[in-house]
Amino acid sequence: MEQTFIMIKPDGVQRGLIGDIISRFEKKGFYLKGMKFMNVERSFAQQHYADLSDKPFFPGLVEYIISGPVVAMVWEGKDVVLTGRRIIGATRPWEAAPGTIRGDYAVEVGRNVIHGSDSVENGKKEIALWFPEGLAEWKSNLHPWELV
Ligand code: YYY
Ligand code: MG
Repeated sequence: MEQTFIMIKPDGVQRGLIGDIISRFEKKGFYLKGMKFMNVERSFAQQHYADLSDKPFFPGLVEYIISGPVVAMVWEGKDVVLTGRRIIGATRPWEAAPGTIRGDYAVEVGRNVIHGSDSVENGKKEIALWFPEGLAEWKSNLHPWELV
């Protein structure tokens, strides 16, 4: 089953959006497979965003991610990578549709509340980076009612 890496960034934590964000993924019908509340080291944040290291906003992005604790999660389900990106909304909050997380809760691209993997392949890489210890093993008892 497809999995994606989702991270509530420090502004989402500070602003009390953890419950709302988890609720959106949970109510949609995705399954939580891993979650931890943690501070990340500068070098770890740089590794997570390594593909963006030549961008002018990279140093500020890294400072933002290490500025406070984040909630790192793995969510599982059908097409969860793409659907997760739709739940999150566009990178630039002014382009994010109302009803999406960024559309509802963000105005600045540099404070856009949440991260989600942008492909299945990158999801696998990010899950391996953030959860080297592995994930919880469980299968929802709702499966017979939720899946066709
Ligand atoms: O995947 P997503 O988070 O939607 O956007 P990316 O293009 O991967 O950029 C990662 C992160 O970088 C973005 O969420 C905010 C920040 N950022 C920025 O601060 N300024 C930009 N012009 C573009 C991205
Ligand atoms: Mg990205």
